[in-house]
Amino acid sequence: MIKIDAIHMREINLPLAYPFETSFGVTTDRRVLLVEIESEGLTAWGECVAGEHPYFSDEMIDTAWIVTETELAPRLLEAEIDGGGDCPDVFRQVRGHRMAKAALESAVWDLSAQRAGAPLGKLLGGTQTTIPCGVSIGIQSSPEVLLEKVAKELAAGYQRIKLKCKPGWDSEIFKAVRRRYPEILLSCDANSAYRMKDFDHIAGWDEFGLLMIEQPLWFDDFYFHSMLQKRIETAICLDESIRNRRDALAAIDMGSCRIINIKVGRVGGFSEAIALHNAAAERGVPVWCGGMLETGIGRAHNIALSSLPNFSLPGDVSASSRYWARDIIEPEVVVSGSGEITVPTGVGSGFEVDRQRIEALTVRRQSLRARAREMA
Ligand code: OSB
Ligand code: MG
Repeated sequence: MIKIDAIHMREINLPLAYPFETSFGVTTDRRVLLVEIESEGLTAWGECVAGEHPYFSDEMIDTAWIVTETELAPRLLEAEIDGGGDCPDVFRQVRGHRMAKAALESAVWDLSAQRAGAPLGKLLGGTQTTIPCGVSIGIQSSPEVLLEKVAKELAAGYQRIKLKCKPGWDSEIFKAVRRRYPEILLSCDANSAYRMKDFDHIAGWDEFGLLMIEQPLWFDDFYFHSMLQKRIETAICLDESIRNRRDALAAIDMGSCRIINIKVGRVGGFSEAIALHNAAAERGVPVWCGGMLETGIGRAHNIALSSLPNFSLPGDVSASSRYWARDIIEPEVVVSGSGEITVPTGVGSGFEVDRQRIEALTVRRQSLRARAREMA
């Protein structure tokens, strides 16, 4: 049994090294909810990937904060758990709020790995020693600026380039990048920017040989994606629509996608992410690990998850320096010249949290403690 003594919540504020623009908006500064679990002398961290606004999903940092403080953390402090796998049951009464749940569950898995003296990746079922990395490149001020960014990331070794797109920033951009780089793994992510009237337009992208088109239609849709998938040769990859393993089964069965992006926060924690990964593997559907502009804490957890065997396509997990002037973990996440991250073999996440730096960035905090337990 794991005895949790306290759960500390904090919000840190830190600017992105480069603004990140998607079809739903621009992010320049991050407000990040971190949770820290104190248990019998050990400390484990989790990061909530909810954004500053409810634009990617219906969660945002402020909803995650209140749900963690008033519902999730109190339940976890009272619960009798043996590991992260017990968290979904502890949180089951609370509907939705998956990013908030995932942050706490991640911290519990991290704690279990520390208790076992094992690397987190191993505990999750990871088998890969390195993970292939790609980058997600935001919408830029001009095609020329974009081409420079692509050149820089390819020179750094990244194995796949994903272009954020939206109406007006799509075909011409794909054409320009393909003209210069006919052979690279290239994909795009629309974050739900298109509708049924755009089907012919999207079908026109088949000529660019994209590896996949990520979430072209509504954020909560399977059915119209299945119609679109029948009309195009390029594989659709779902991100926003997939909330859990059952969604993945429905999407695969309906032919809504041929590839799935797994984000721990979006699916509510490592337990669900592993279940989804396994279900996709059994059906021959490749998955890859998405990113949510994480700090090092969430990034380290993404690396551990990406070591599972069916994470066979390059993910959006890339070097710390692409996001932060200075990260909040040590060492920072680095990517090799061949576009790979080495999965840490040390205990826990394999990274040290820079507590001093986190303190300096903290703007809000709250601690919840376990009620004194009765002596057995
Ligand atoms: O759709 O994958 C997405 C960032 C924020 C919200 C949604 C998405 C993204 C990214 C960036 O694509 C991935 C990353 O580099 O962390
Ligand atoms: Mg996406």
